[in-house]
Amino acid sequence: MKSGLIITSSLALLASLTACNKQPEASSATTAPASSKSTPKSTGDADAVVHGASTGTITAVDLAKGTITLDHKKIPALQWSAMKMGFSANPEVLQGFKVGDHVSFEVDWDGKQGTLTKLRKGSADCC
Ligand SMILES: [Cu+2]
Repeated sequence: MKSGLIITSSLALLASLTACNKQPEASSATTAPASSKSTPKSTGDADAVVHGASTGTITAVDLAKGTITLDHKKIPALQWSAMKMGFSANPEVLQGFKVGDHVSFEVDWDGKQGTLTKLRKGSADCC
């Protein structure tokens, strides 16, 4: 039953890529090159966490669940173009933030899920 395992992990990888590229359109942001293909950085199921930083606008935040949705700009370290996507975060990190805030943030991406490690109001290159 090894093939079952392989298929499962491939699907997981696919799902994570899809999640990240879900909404590549940008409402008002810069024209991002649609061709920038995000290649998976991790080599497997090791805990290869990639750290990235960028700026964006909060479009949803849920302190109780510890989730936040950002319309974020490019994240070069992760080879991501601008997009809108959800992250998880410690509720303490989200405290005091609301929809519409322009923020700069740092994120740890484990290949499946992005976790915000830092969130700050204001961003030099935004708005
Ligand atoms: Cu993203």
